[in-house]
Amino acid sequence: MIRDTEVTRLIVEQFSKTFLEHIHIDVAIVGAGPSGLTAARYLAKAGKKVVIFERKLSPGGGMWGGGIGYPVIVLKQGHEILEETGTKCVEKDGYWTANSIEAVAKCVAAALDSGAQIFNAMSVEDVMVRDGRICGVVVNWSAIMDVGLHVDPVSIEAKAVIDATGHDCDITRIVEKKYGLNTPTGKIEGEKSMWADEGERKTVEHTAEVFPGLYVTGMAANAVAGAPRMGPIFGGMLLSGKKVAEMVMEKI
Ligand code: 48H
Repeated sequence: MIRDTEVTRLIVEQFSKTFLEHIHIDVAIVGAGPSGLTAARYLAKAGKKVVIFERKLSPGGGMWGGGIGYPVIVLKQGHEILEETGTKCVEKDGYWTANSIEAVAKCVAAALDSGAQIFNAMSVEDVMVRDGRICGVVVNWSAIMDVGLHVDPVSIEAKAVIDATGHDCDITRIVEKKYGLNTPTGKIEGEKSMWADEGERKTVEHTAEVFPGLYVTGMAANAVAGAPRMGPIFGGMLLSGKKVAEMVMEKI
């Protein structure tokens, strides 16, 4: 016989246990798009305690839809990073293509299998700062934020925080507003118009620590640096995720 309240107890007990095991972590990654998922996989594989906080119910970010809703992504570089997850990449004329749904599913599975934790439907709405250094994130349920309820958030301590929030660069925007950034101009330059080659290159180049303890990756790095967008080509996102993981590993 199934006892309904036993289902309730198991859900509440299991989630509370997992959440409490992750209030002191090595790396908090905000956003489960391709760059965040890749960073999580490499960091967790290296033995770091990693959590991705994802605002939406489904991890995957902007990779689900491929280009114009056709579920295909294109790569010019970095296909080996995707292949490590088990995603099939097909070479044609110096480019690689992959099924975007397979790519998301396998990037998520690979991050989890490496030991990363994903908390979905949870938004990061602020950071923790001590002695001029980011040392954690402040989180709330996305549903609470979407409805606009006046419910206070809770804190998670982390040795490093990675902003993988894509075009909006949400976390860097918060830090820019409250403290300014450690970038050449101290501010977010804003994403420029489409130029795939330049956008791919600059995204990786500008993957960086933009404030002590805060790193940017993927489209967030691109937007902070004022680089062109690149459309549905994803190698730069993967290479940026790998690069930020290596940068963080050197520091913590
Ligand atoms: C929790 C949050 C918050 C928050 C946002 O957009 P993404 O896929 O990001 P990337 O950088 O890994 O990949 C970008 C790529 O998908 C893309 O858009 C490209 C290549 N565009 C080119 C072009 O020309 O348009 O994922 C970001 C994730 C999303 O899932 C958000 O829901 C999540 O971050 N997120 N999660 N707290 N405050 N803000």
